[in-house]
Amino acid sequence: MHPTLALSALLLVAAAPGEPPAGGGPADPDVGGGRPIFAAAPVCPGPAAEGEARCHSRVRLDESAQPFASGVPSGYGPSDLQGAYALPSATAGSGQTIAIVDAYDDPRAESDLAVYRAQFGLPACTTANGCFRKVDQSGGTSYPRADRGWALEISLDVQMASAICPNCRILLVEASSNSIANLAAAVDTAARLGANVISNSYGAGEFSSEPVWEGHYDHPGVAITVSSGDGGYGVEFPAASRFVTAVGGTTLSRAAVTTTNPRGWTETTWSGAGSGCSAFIQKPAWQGDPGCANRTVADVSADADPNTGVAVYDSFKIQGRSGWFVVGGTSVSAPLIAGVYALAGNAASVTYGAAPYGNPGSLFDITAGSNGTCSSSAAYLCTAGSGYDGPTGLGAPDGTGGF
Ligand SMILES: [Ca+2]
Repeated sequence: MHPTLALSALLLVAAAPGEPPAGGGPADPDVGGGRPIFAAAPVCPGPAAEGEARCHSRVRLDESAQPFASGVPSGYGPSDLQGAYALPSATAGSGQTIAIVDAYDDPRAESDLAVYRAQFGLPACTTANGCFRKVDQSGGTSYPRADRGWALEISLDVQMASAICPNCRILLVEASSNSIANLAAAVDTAARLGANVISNSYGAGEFSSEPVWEGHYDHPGVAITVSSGDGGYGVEFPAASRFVTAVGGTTLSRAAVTTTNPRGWTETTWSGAGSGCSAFIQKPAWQGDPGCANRTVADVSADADPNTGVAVYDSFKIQGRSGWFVVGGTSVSAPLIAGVYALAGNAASVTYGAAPYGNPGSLFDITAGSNGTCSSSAAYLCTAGSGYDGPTGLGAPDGTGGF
């Protein structure tokens, strides 16, 4: 990505009709009774050309339509997310490796991760102690050129994996470019180097030759998560692959703990999450939804709304800003679910994305919200309801039992 393109993308989106005004920087989403709406912009430029992927993160903007950055974190941190999803993060995950596949190099990935983990009291994860490893798409150390947008994406991904599974090792695989060909090669490398779980926070609009590339996401014994997209109703690849867990998006808000809401959180559909019926990929055996003869996206979901975004530390400046950002997009939920797979530790025995379908009671069903307009004969493809729906799949994690 060229820096000028990134700036254009940010300004274009910030000024788009209908985009809510900047809200004066992050605030507690529940202050004042109503949830304030902040402007956010895609971190990667787009739409990408056919066969090229765009990262699925959106960064919160300030009053001047620039990425909001602060000296202190203000989005959700590890304890928030672990609590909301009832995760055994303190005790599980040892011996598991989460691979993060992204495009281009983040030269600050390890040092920014160190700041994040120190801030939140997580154990250090470094090259020196064997927890962190960064490789190029061939498994070597000839890293690609740096890119500031994808670098924020990389910071988000490695920090989310850390937030959910602090005891896991992290393998960052940097593809040479944002082409599906290079990203797919990076996935093969992640599997070859022993990853138990592989997280992918990117996608491309569906294209007719995508079944050719699907084989690179077919790694039995490895759980592979892919973000469903940030553009609302519609299907992207590789989320459409039968061999992955497609991760949709939600809006996750704090609520009072009551007898009717013992969880203390509410969760609804994020309007930006991708979903729908694949044009080119056949239906996996474990999907039985009636309105799509092919593969339906998504399978599960988790927080992705920039308005209920997560704290990310990035010192490799984007638009001249560095520090703590607030980031959303299904780029949050994909590594989050990857972390849950690692905590469950069952990747060697689960069949692709089938596990949640056999354990829907271990997920929080999302029943409200929509991500766009779709056929009334298959409204669940774009509208949440009781049980399976497109934007949120079977729901969000309630512990690790669904994985
Ligand atoms: Ca549902």
